Amino acid sequence: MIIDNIKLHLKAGNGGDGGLSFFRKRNNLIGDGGRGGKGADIILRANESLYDLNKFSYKKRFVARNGGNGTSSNKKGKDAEPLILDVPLGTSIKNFKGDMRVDLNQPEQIFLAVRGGKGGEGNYKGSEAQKGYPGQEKYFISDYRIPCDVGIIGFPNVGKTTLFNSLSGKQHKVAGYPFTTLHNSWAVCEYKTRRFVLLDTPPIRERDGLSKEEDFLKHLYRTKVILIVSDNFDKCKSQIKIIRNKIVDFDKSCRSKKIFYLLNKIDKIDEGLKIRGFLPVSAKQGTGMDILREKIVRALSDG
Ligand SMILES: Nc1nc2c(ncn2[C@@H]2O[C@H](COP(=O)(O)OP(=O)(O)OP(=O)(O)O)[C@@H](O)[C@H]2O)c(=O)[nH]1
Ligand SMILES: [Mg+2]
Repeated sequence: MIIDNIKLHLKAGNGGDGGLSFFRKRNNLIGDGGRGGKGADIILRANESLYDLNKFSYKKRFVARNGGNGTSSNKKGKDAEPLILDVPLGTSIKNFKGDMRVDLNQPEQIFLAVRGGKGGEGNYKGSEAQKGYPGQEKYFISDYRIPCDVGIIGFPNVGKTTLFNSLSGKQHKVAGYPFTTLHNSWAVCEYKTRRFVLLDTPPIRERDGLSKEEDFLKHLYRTKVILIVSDNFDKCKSQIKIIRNKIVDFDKSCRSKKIFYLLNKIDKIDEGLKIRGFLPVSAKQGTGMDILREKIVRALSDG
């Protein structure tokens, strides 16, 4: 199971203390303590080779190193190296109230989460030796949404995973009972030199209104194309209405995405069946797959 939401507690390093030291010059004591070094910042960085926040499930609090203290002969303390925490590409960072601070959606994109404290002044040239300044301490919510282009959704057992396997060449578990798929999974698909990332999802509940189990819908956030699958030749129109309402209720941005409606399992009936607005396919037998790929690739290039 992927962990996609974690609270992080970050504490940047404190600045080093200013040095307190003296040398004697003709019976006078003269201060020569150097300034303290800067405390370490904590930086969050988008990493393309991570796919979940699981590594933060045990350790959520990070404390960066303090700057070095200033020393005699006006020597500055060492600045502490920043602490870089890699998060998966596609992680949004929010403050504790839930307000978005940054969406890390570009590879290697960084966010300076907490700033290290400045070093204190040393007693060089008669100033007073100061303590280092404290580093910032903050809480963040990191919320990962899979960076995928195309999402497959639908009621239980309609053939979503079979479609996913057919388009991607994967062999994920398919079975003739509902709730076979319990977690999101994704794969890279290729068609005529175009690549797209496809997302398979757990089933949508058949009742109206959103339930906690449907939180997986947040992973549609980055998609540009959604495939709504039905296998019910009589009720496909009412089914997609429920599903459309749910995804738009969950995330208003779904309104502007390109949605294709698929009628799956047409091998079971007359393959010439036409229902207005639906693309007839048989994910199991591969019928309609190239037409679908063509539509997906065109919609992605238009977007
Ligand atoms: N005849 C026929 N059966 C299909 C087709 N696509 C899928 N099935 C069958 O439908 C059943 C469910 O397929 P899945 O791909 O597991 O369906 P799903 O929507 O992912 O199911 P959940 O993950 O439980 O929601 C399996 O028995 C598949 O073999 C199709 O095009 N034709
Ligand atoms: Mg499935």
